[in-house]
Amino acid sequence: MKKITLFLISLCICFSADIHAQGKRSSIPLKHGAHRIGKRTDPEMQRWREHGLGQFIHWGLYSIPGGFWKGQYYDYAAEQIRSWDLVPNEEYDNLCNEFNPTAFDARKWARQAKEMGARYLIFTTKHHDGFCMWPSKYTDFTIANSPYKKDIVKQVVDAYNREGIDVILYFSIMDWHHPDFRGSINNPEDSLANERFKQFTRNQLLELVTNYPTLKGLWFDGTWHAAWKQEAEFADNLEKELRILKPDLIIGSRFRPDDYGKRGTDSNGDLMGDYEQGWERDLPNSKEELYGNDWDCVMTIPENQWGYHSEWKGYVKTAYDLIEMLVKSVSMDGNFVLNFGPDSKGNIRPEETRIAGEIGKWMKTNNEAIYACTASELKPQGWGYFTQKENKLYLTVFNRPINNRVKFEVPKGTIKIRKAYLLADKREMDIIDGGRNKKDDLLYQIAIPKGFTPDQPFVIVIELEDNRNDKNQYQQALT
Ligand code: H76
Repeated sequence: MKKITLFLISLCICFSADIHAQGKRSSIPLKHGAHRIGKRTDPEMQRWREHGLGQFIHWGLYSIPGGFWKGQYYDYAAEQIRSWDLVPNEEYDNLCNEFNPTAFDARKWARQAKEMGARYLIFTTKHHDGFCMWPSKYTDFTIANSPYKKDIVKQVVDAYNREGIDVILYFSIMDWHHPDFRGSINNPEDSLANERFKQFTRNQLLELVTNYPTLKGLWFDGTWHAAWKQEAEFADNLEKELRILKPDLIIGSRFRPDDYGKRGTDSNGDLMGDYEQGWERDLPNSKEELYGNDWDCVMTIPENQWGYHSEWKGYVKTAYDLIEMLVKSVSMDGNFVLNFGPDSKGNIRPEETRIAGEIGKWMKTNNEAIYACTASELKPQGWGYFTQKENKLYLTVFNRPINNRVKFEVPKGTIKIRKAYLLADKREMDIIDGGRNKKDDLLYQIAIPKGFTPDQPFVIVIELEDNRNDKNQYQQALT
């Protein structure tokens, strides 16, 4: 019962709207609130902002049961099976003695990610179950004590970096295995345990940043329990310490609570961290929901499975769905991160491989509309999404109009169009001047050549005459 409650609480809190709330500003004095208003403007953050597409990998002991315990189907996310009533903790923890991914080849994964077009990876070093995929000095519950023995985090970091892919390490503060972990503090003994646990957390994080110096950032999870929400000062100091070790480290909004235990955005409505981390299996509908922050969306292919679940139930997204989410994210200045859950032997499942291939095929032709692109000032239309880079506007068409005309409106006195062409084959396209509307916006239609019938969404490039938007993106980041 306790376990189920913990799980449900985590779900509710994790997905509650509270982490997006950033509407009204107030000015409550805070010691541990946001330390910066607005976006970071340094080159590392700019690099992150330009990635467009990322890959998430959830891999750990949970890939062995793969969503089944003694033949029973676990209906929730497979990586959380340890919290199921049916699963005795000790039996789960003994999976450490079985973890032996003989098919694991980090370079193969990295090549596949590169082919898909991913520019960064978020990799689980330790999920809520507490099992460490690196040989941490601070616990025995690590890969070093599995039959496999070798450092998985190192292999992943090295292989992805070799392919030019940046790595961000996922770390769960919540640790169901550690004897000192407390979800809440109810007596002096809990307090003492919690102090020890905080040191353990600090040690592990300093260890990760030191061991893997090429990492670009940390992606925190499992920070919604009552005990952590009281640790504003500790978390703030720890974040500072980590940034001393690596000044340009990228840390999302899911790490620190503020003085009042508020997460994500502080009690004044300001984002804590370098980017908004609240978009989990969820996309904003419009830029208004983003308050000008950097953000990324992390998405699963099936409904809600991050770690390997041998039987996906429910709707499984197609490459088409995911490409649309990717373009939509970039059209609102975000990155899109697609999750993979390899099996216990280290194989990426065939469904994921197929999808990675399809996305990669699309990216090969169209990545110009993704990498280093930003939102456009033009109003979205029903046919798809605008993205923009320097003097080019990209129109990615998902819903091809039946009259083969893609229309849009340009506010008077803003951009001037030089020409339009299909990104796929550079074929120039006719631009039909549609006059003006009531608000004096200029109306345009671009004619899609009749014989052009791609089986994937396609991109129209509009070259602009005047380089009004050719300020570099640092400039935009300053706004
Ligand atoms: C709830 C929750 C966790 N956050 C996602 C990124 C998965 O790791 C899931 O287990």
